Parts: sequence; structure tokens; C-alpha cells
Amino acid sequence: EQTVTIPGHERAGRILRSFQNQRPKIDVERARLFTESFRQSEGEALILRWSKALLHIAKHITVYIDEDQLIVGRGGYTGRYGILYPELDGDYLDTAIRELPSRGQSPFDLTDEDARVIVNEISPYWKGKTFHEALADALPADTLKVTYDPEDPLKSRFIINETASFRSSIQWVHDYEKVLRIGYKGIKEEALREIDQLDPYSPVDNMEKLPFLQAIVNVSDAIVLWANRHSELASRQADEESNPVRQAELRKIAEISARVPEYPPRSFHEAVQSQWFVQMFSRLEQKTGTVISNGRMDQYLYPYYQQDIKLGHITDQEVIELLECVWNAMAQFLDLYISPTGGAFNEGYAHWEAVTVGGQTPGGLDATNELTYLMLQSKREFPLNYPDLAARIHTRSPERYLYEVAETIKEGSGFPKLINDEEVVPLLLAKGATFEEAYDYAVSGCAECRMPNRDTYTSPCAYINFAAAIEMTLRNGQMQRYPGEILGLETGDPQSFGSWELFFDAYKAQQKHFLKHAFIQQHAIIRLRSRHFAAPLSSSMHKLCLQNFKDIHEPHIEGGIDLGYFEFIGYGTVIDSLAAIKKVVYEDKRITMGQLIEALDRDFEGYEAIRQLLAHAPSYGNNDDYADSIAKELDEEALKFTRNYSKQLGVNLDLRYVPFTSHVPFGKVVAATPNGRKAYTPLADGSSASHGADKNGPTAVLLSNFYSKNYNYRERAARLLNIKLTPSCVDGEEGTLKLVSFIRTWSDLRLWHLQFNIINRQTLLDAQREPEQYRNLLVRIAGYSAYFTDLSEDLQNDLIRRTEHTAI
Ligand code: 8X3
Repeated sequence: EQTVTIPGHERAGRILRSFQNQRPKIDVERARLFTESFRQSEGEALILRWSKALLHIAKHITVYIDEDQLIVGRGGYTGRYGILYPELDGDYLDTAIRELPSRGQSPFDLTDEDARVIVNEISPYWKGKTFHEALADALPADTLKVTYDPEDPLKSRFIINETASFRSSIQWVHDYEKVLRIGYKGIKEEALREIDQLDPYSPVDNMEKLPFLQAIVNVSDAIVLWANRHSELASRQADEESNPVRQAELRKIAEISARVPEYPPRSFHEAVQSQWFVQMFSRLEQKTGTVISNGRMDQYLYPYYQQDIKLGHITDQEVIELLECVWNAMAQFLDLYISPTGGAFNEGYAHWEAVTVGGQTPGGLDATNELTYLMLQSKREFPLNYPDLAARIHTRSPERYLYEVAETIKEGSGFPKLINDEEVVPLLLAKGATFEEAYDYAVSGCAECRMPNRDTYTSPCAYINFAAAIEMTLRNGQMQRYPGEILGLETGDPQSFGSWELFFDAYKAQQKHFLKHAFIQQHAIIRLRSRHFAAPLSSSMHKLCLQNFKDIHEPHIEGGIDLGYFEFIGYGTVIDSLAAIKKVVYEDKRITMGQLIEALDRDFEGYEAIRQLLAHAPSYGNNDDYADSIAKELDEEALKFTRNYSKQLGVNLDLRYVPFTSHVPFGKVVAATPNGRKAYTPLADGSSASHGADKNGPTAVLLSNFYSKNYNYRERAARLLNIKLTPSCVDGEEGTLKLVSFIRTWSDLRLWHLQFNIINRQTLLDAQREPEQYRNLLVRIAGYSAYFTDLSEDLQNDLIRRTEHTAI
């Protein structure tokens, strides 16, 4: 076991040591209590049922206080744990209890007793009622067959993948400030006042507004009750505690949990605890994709920090200690995906409840403050992959901030990721936000942003495997993985396409066909969700939900801006495949289309010369217009589609390049591709270059990204960009300054997102060979970092094969 006693972080280190490298367990209490309550409330309004279930959970769920912790609030067992949401995907439960302990990606343990509770008490109630089953039933046959195996809808096709069946919402950020300002007492009182003002004769008031408001009252009671139970437990523990230091800490926990989140906090400690109670209770409420994020923590906690520092009530060291207590609490709750697809999309126990730092104030001034720097310091000094720190960058970001951001990145754990105000703010304005709202955005997912009182869209989106569209263009609508089935368009025998233009047209037709089905999926998802999900706690913090008396899962909430997405997965793979076909087959005529297909059919076995020829064709990521102009056209085709059709869905369904780890399972269904990629290996991730294809250094990667974007479309959204650097190329002061100017260049180019792995290939190879020696090695994956040894071999190899840049 490696030591984690880090000077200045002793308490946080002790807590970390208590769970680090522990195999996670599944805790079934939340699911059991939720189910018990749902059995009792059938026939009532969904939002009311949800609030009653939360009240039932608040009353009966076990409460815990971890040894050494100063911040309390867990949703299950001590140590690393995950919880279940049977209302979402309970139809997977039976297989999950057999497979979860042994699956390759993110395994979980389950006690025999808990397995019994699942089989006898939870699973039977949800049969036929889950969202996943309803969605499979709602999809037309043509869409179903590219989504699931029609014979067994529990199995994904990994072609056009919906993600709504393994998370009840996409990433989210609450307006925590509201809770800090008025407390749940204030929120409840507002709801009670509204109830008093309802028209007792109005059918709408009785049938819609009243259940909504009653639900707000119930969740206000629920969260306060749950917090107060921690207070009682802390008092009991304090009575029995013999160590006077810990006894005093427990008394303080008791005092604070009796006060927040019911009342506004009086101190930094109370503010942090209030926020964490809300965070944690949100996880008991619903399974938000990748967990509810923490918002702009350096902003909304700042007044409490300033006040306590001024009064001499707290030191910077104590501030860091409290924050690290929260980071530790975060790290123990794992986002458990019981569906194999969810598991494969989120390898390494992924969850990324982003903490946003820096950026601008609502008035457009630089927002960095002392807390920003303390959070960066904690990230550098305390070795943990939570929270996911997101640094907002703008053209006037101070030099010190950029310097400290670069120094933190150099620590090598992948933090912070960078989000660019210069791209995000104008896009939010273009979608209808005010300047104040746009400047005040918070990072909420891998790369996404929310305006907590303005966004109202929750439907999880489609991940589209466009490398499969390349394969279908070459196989007339078929794929090697699914023999004999016509899954795409029958665009004809590619050997009959006499020109590059005809080939490209056929690919574009396949791409459009995929988009068609992705949007049909979304149509079904948007309309079904509010029948299956409600989130009264989340709604209680949202201005527009309260104004309209509508749950946040309702498809349209007046005044809201609906920011949804679809994902282009395999971008680099598709671009390079098309560029190779254009150059090698059509322009240089080095091989025929027939020879290409033969080589692909045989996965290049015996065709290495052809593979080399293809792999050396122009490729994306090198600032080469040959490939980048194809990239730009693909991007524009997708943007045009959504410009035409998202209006019909009534939302902004924007084009995004954010894969999580989907490029690995997506690669597993795609045969060899014309860029020289071997069959069933990972696709290129996000908007990054294909593995090893970027040979002109990292600035060329930025420029390819820039030249492939269509800045005249407001339908664009996040592009996730991974760059791997060797530690030596950013060594010392000079290295930090090089990294700072690289970040400025990225910001000037108006790219959305950037993150780094600063590591030697050899280190990764060593860690693969001797995992025991490298248990603490953190690597950057998508919008999160994970322990390298927690990843499947496929994903480990994917990271190893990414280009390692030795100079910037
Ligand atoms: C991806 C998060 O929830 O928008 O970072 O898919 S989500």
C-alpha cells in the first residue's frame, strides 16, 4: 500500500486511505425504500410520488458519519459504493446481479442478502414499468434495429446509441446559491405561500400546480429531516467518544447538521456542508448522467470564505481541509451503471461532478479569487481523481491563474480540464441567454455547461458511431459484425462508384440516415421521459420550474433554453478513412476499391503494404487542409441536419464530440477501416486525432480542430480534445510558460475544451505490466480522470496508443 500521508493534508489522507483501491459495493437501500414508497403511491401525480419516496428514504435510510470526516452525508455503505435506480433500468437487475461482480468494466460487489432483496423486493415491482422497456416499445422497427438487438433489447447495437435508458437526465448543475441564500425553510415557505394563493376551483391549480407545490414542501421536509438525522447521530457518537478532539468535531457536526440546509449558513463550514447535503440528496433523487455538478464553487462559497477569514474564524489550511473532506465524500459515491452499455460508456467508475473555477463574473469581469487558487492548490497537492476540476479561461484570465493552471496540469493527473469562455459565452448568447446568464455558466459534464436557472433540457442524448457509416458505405448498408442484416442505407456497390465525389455522397447519405434515426430516438425519449421521471428536489432550486409549476423533466418549460446534443463518435477515424480513400483509391489510384475491400475483409492480414499505404495518407490533426476540409464538410453536414430538424423537436439538439469511453465499445463493432485501423479496436476519441496519426505536434492538432469547425453555425457545441505530452516537454519554469502560451493559443482559436495527459508511454506500459505498483496512477479519459488500473485492457491500450507529443 502506498502512503498517502501528505504534509498539510493529514486528515484528508487518512480518509482517502480508508477507501482507496477498495472494490466498490452495491447498496440497495435507496432502491428498496424508493420501491416501497412507489408501491404505496400508485395513481398519484408522479412528482408527488417522487417527493413521497424521498421523504420515505429520508426517514429510513441508514445515516453514516465516517471516521475523521468533518462533512457528512452518504447514500450508502461506508467505503466506495454505488446505488440502484430501478425505475430507470430495473429490467437489467436480474442479469446485473449475476454479472456485476465479474464484468470487465467497473465491477461491483454485492452481498447475498442484498441480492435477495433485489430479486424478491425490488426487481418484480419494476417489471414492465421501467423507462428502458417503454423506450424499446416506442421505437419504430427501423430505428430499433440500429439501437438494440430487436430479439433482445437488453443488448445495444453500438451503432446509434441512446443513453436515456441508463441515466434519467444529462449532466446538471443546481442553483446552490439559492439554498445558501434562503435555506430549505425559505423554499418551503415560498411553496406554502403559493399554495395559499391557488384558486380552489381551478382544475389546473388542483391537478398541476398543487401536486407540484406539495412535492416542493415534501422534499424540503425530506432533506431537512435527513440532515437532522445526521445531527442526532453525531450527538450520540459525541456522547460516546473518548477522544476530546473528535468529540468536539462531532458536536460541531451535530450543530451544523441541525442548521443547514434548513437555514442559511453562518460560516464557510456551514456553507460547504449545506451544499454537500444538497449534492448528496440529489443522488438519492435520481441518476443524473455523470452526477449533478457542483457549479461555480469558488464563486458561491467566496462570501463565506471572505467573512470567516476577515473574522479570523478560519485559516486557508482549514479551508483546504474542509474542501478535501468533500472531495473524499465525492470519491466514495460511484456512479453505478448496471446496464452493460452504461458500464462500457463510463469505464473506470466514471463520474464527474465538476467544480468550476475562474471565468468571469455575471458582469463580465475576471472572476478568479483566493478560493480559486486554494482549489488549484488542493488539486496539485492531494492525489485524488475527484472532483473534476474545470478551469474557465478567457482572454483576460490573469497570468497568475494561467500559470497555476499550467502547474496543476503538469502534476499529471489530468486536472484541470479547460473550458473556453471565448467559445461558450457567444454560443449561449446566440441561444437566447442574457449576458449575465452566459457569463455565469458553470461546467456540468465532461465539457458541457449549464446556466442553472435558464437551462431546462434533461433528455440524455444519442451517441452515433459514424465509423459504422463508413463500413456501411463499403458494404452496401451492412456490417461484418452483424452478418446478413441490412442496417444502413443500400447505397450500392462501392466498386461501381466511379469517382471520389460519388463515394463521398454515399457516405454522406449514410451519415444523414444515422442522424435521422438518432432524431427519431430523441423524439420518443423527449415525449416519454416526463411519464417516468420527476425530480422535485432539482425543480425546487430552479426559478423557471417554480414559476411554471413544472417538474424539470417536463419537455417544455416556458422561458427555458433547451440545450441537448447528439455525438459524433469516431470523427478522426471517419475523416482519415475518407481522406485515405480519396487519395489512395481515387486520386493516386494505388489500389482499387476491390483491393481495399478485400484488405478490410481480411483485417489487413496479408495486406500490410496496403495498410501502410492507407495509414500514410493525409490525416486529421496535422493542420493539413486535405484532411481538414473533409472534416469540415462532415461537421457542416451534421450541423445542417440539426438546423433543419431540431426545431421540430422543439429543442436545441447541438452537435457535440464528447465520447466518454464510447469510442471503445463502438470500435468493437466496426471491422477494419480504410485509415489502416485494425478491426474491432477503439475509434478516435472526441475531436482528437486518430491514434498516432497526428505527427506535426500539438499546435497542428489545435489548428486542425480550428479549421474543421464551422463557426457560422450556432448549432455547434462541445468538442472534447485530448492531448498527451511527455513530462519532459513541459519541464521546469520554461515548460510551464510554454504550456501557458499553448493555452492562450487554444483560447484564441475559440476551441471549446482541452485536457492533457502528461505522462510517458513507458509509464503506462509499466503500469499495465505491474498494476500493483501503479494503483495510484491517474490518467485523463474523457471529461474525467480515473485510476489507470481500474480500466479495461482495451481502454488502457487506447491511451497507450495515443500520440505522445514530445515538444510544444
Ligand atoms: C457528457 C455528459 O450527460 O451531457 O459529458 O452526456 S452528458
